[in-house]
Amino acid sequence: FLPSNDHIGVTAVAFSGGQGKAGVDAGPDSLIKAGLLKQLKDDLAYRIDYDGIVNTYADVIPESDPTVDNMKRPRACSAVNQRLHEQTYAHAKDGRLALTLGGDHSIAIGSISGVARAIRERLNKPLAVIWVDAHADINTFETSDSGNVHGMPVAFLTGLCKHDIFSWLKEEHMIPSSKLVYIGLRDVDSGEKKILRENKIKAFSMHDIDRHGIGRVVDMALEYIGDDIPIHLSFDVDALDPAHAPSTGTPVRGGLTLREGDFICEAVHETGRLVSMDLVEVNPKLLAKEGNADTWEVAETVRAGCSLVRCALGESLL
Ligand code: B3U
Ligand code: MN
Ligand code: MN
Repeated sequence: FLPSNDHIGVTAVAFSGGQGKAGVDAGPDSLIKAGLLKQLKDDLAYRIDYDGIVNTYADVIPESDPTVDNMKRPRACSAVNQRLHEQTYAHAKDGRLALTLGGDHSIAIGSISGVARAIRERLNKPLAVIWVDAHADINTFETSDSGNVHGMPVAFLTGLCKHDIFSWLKEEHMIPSSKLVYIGLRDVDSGEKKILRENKIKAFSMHDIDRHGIGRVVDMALEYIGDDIPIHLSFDVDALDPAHAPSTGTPVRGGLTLREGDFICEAVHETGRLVSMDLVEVNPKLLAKEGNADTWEVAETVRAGCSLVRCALGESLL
């Protein structure tokens, strides 16, 4: 049904304002320079709609952006996401798979809401979201300790958190919390645990993966969202173990192997219902050294990011 299975719309989002560490804005450029789009085109035979622009959204980022209600840089986060929303909306509306390269995870507010809006208009259905992450990113501005918006996107997207600064985000852009499922969690704040419990949100932690194995966990996650609904895959590279993705802002021990991450992506591809994907939190400036030569940490993280995207787009199919 959806989308066109050979056409990808790419949005490169050079944004780091959802958290405090510089460098994650260079993530999209590092993925593209490593050949990701060329691989999708030449090796996987996709048509790529990419305007060659790594979006900095400089024209909408305010000079002064003081904290509001414990949210750091809220106006920049809102303005960037509002623009990104229109970009992924346009891709999804025209039947392209919307691939968003981050940037920190706050950008999922825009990428997912844009696609969710298009899917509602086209199919009169909600969008399901598989959120692969060490973190739940479901703090509200009230529960957040850090004030970083990259720890809040799921709360905004499910309507659990609303704020005037994000007033462009409408009900019909949101996702039902019953069609959200997490994989890979291992660093969840106590306020977030309460939100997950109270809203009965489905989550498979690393503990569940150890117990059941990645195959069973992915089967259960896909069963949970059902087989009649389009899927967005939001992949935070910090879901992977720091051995495979060390160059990221908040690495947490005990994560997925690269093979397990790739497997999740392959299994989602196999459903034939992937309509959009984010790959976020690759920070090529962390554990880097001066000059041009990549450290193994940066090279490994970028390589992992490229692999995840290729697997979600069918690289492993025989
Ligand atoms: N839950 C914490 C930490 C965090 C969330 N996402 C990342 N780190 N990458 C917070 O800041 O809300
Ligand atoms: Mn995240
Ligand atoms: Mn994370």
